[in-house]
Amino acid sequence: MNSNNNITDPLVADSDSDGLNDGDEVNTHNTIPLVADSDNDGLNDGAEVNTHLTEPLVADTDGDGLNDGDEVNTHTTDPLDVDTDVSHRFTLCSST
Ligand SMILES: [Ca+2]
Ligand SMILES: [Ca+2]
Ligand SMILES: [Ca+2]
Ligand SMILES: [Ca+2]
Repeated sequence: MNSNNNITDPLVADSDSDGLNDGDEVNTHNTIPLVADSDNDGLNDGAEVNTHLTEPLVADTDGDGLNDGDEVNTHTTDPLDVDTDVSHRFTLCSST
């Protein structure tokens, strides 16, 4: 606990306890093995990859202006759907 703060612990498979092994973070997902939430959006890397299927390196996967963590935890909207309630599409259809 007093050295090597910037490298992973070879005795711990998941150094940041985010649900992804260090090797998978480095080799597969390009996430930070020492940071549980690489993009700081409120969802841990493991939750993004395994549960929500969002991009662990993109805070706002669908680009709708709400971070993935806010969508999941606060608004309960779909972080992969720009417009969860389909209001925009509904407007387009009803205007014709
Ligand atoms: Ca990890
Ligand atoms: Ca991580
Ligand atoms: Ca995240
Ligand atoms: Ca979003």
